[in-house]
Amino acid sequence: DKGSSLVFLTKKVPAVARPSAEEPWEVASNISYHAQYNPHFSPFKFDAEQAFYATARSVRDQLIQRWNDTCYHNHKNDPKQTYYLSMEYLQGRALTNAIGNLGIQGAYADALTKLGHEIEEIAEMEKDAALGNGGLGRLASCFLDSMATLNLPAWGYGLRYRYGLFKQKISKDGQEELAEDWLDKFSPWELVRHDVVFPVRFFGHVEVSSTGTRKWVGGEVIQALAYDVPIPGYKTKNTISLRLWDAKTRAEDFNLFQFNDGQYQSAAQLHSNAQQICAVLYPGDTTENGKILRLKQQFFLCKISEQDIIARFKERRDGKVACQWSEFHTKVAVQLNDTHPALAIPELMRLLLDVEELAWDEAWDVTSRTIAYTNHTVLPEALEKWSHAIMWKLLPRHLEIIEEIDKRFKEVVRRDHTPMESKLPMMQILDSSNPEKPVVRMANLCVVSSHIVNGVAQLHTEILKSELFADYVSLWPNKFQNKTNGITPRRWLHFCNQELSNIITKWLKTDTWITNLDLLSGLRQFADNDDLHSEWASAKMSSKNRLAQFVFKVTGVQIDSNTLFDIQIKRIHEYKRQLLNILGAVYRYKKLKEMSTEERKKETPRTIMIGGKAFATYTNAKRIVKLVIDVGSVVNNDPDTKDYLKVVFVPNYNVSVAELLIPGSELSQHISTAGMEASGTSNMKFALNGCLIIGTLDGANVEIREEIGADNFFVFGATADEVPRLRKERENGMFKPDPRFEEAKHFIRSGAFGTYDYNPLLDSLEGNSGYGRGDYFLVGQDFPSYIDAQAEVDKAYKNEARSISSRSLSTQGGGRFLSHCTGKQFELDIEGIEEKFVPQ
Ligand code: 4GP
Repeated sequence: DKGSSLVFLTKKVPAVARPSAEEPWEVASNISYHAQYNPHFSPFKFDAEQAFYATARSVRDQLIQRWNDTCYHNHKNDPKQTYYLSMEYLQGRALTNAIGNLGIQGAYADALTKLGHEIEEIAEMEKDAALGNGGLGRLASCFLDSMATLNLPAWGYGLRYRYGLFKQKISKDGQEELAEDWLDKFSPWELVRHDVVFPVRFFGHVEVSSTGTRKWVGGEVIQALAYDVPIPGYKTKNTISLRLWDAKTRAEDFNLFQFNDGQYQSAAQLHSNAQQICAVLYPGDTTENGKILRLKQQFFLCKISEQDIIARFKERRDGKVACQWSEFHTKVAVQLNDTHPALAIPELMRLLLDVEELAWDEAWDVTSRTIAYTNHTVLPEALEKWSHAIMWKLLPRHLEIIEEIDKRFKEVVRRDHTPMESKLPMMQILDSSNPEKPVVRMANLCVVSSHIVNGVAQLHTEILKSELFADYVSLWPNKFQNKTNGITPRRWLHFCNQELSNIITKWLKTDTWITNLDLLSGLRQFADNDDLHSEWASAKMSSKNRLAQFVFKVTGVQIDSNTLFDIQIKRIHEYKRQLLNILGAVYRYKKLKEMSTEERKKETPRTIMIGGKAFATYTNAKRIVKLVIDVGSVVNNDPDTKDYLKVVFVPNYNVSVAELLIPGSELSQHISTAGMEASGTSNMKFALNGCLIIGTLDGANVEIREEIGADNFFVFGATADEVPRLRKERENGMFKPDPRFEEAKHFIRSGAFGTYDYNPLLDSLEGNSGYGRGDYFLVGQDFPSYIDAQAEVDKAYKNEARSISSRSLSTQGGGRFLSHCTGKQFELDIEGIEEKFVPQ
């Protein structure tokens, strides 16, 4: 029973605590120690799951040491520190990343073998920490890795959701959402900080003293408790913190009298209110209760994070802060990840005004110099607006402060920028255009209050400057800056595609590209080298085989690694146009059906994989998922075509699924309506793994195309500046659909893929305008050029299948897409944030 019993294990490998173990036998001994003395499981087993938890705990020992040293070093040296405030972190799994960054893979692999397990099998046992929804959350996680690696004094703050982003179950009926269970057992990485607890108030009212000072009192008070997740840098000691807050109550909040009286619910009312706060990521907000809960979550994050930041600021000067608030922004930078943490602005003002008793101007100066804001989307529905009434109820003092900020902003415009006065209705923070239902515009609050506002790709920043925030640009031309997103090449190539990583290191004769992607341009000199191409092709084939096995395991569909692997993975959204992809697949299928057997043999066989989650209440997105599934079940089983086309919906897309899909990709689709995808980051990950791209000139695609070369980027579709005109023309009935587009839609309507009612989905692509009609995302407009671009892909793949995936890498630099680079840019812009090496 090797590897199956703890009793057996401890006889063989003595259980001894060795937190800084380096040798395999020491590591094994430390794992054995954690298995025995951190017993969460029966002593009669030591299966893969138990081995995972014990292994993770032993790695955490090492992280804690580094983390303590980093905290101590920063405490002593008091550098300026960046704080990243984000409602989302899509961390994924941590084990492989941690031992990889610490450079102890070898020791752990050997140690686990001694204990009867394989490291890969153990790593698979870890649940993804999916505390995020999409790009913005994954970007936050990439930044943490990069900031740690860059030796920056930085921390992330977020919420410890009990259930992360839902688990997606796929059946013939489409998507079903199940509660995600990353904390079902426990997270082996976090450190519960019983010493870091802060009270948070909700509701209540503002009390005005005889001297006119204002204080927020009454309401409901809930406690926040910190959980620290250590984030190690790559090949450096710097280990930063992701501090996740959870809500709890005190013993005195439990009404024992009521409980003994049988009133169980009211006795524990506050406890239950507290539990709701961190229960789920993005609770539904169609009801008033839902809206209040979301606003509570946002405030909870901002309030305690800032209180914690201020406590640290004071602590580092031994509690003496009198007259030093002017130094605050030289020690603290707060970066808002979109508008979700915008309440950090009025809360910092409140702390400075009401608690620290600063005058307005001084408090405003400190706040606006400290806070910077990143915009991640121009979609109108994602630009948060909070009802004045709800805010008044939940956060009365904050609403007062926001109103004062707004009033003063308008005064400044009227006084110093008189020509802009007519624009005030759009620029002001409070929007009372509907006097019955005034709202607070959070993006306006962020722009007015931050010293820097950034977009996440060149094109997106241009759009912010020329459209969304154009009016503000004339007030503050230097406030708006571009910071193109980036990714960490550790997780997204070095760890997830080890075979390719080794090839790159071998040819470049160094592994320093892992922290400096510019060095990849060194591969260009081997662009014609057949040996490189064949090593590359063989690495790609292993990744494709691994992916094919995974796809079979999760869907039961057998896919052939000799076909072109074509992948689109991202949240399901009409602007991302998975619908264009699947209509293209339908068209391809129809054409294949019409061909003779001989003609089909000349075609490039393809496997189309689509993965992503549709928000639970987004009906059209769910219909798209259902269509992909239905098309797949017909196409994959059609004896005429199944060797030439497969369509697979990959269920429950998350970070670890992406780590399998991306290395196995040969073509990836980034086909949003131009002007609508702020940046995209999976496009960077695919390009880094030697994958061709088909895409529109949108978001970071534009910069990626410059980087990997037009030959490797199959571009199609309308450009961002054409889109408004095309939409207008459509509204005026001037759009003439391409017959191929009509053919694809008719084929679906004819029932070729079953009896489900696809009319509402297809109707949204027709007509000139109107709710859910008028093809707002221009699928019909771009369809013909998309089909043509796909035909080019087929041709290129047929001609040079072997070298297709290596040709892109041998022409790329890629350095600008390191999340490092964005981190570096933040560092340069945030005056005073510097590299601080934690001594060994
Ligand atoms: C996403 C954008 O949609 C994506 O283009 C971008 O790459 C990513 O942020 C990171 O900047 N936005 C969101 C969101 O995730 O929730 O708005």
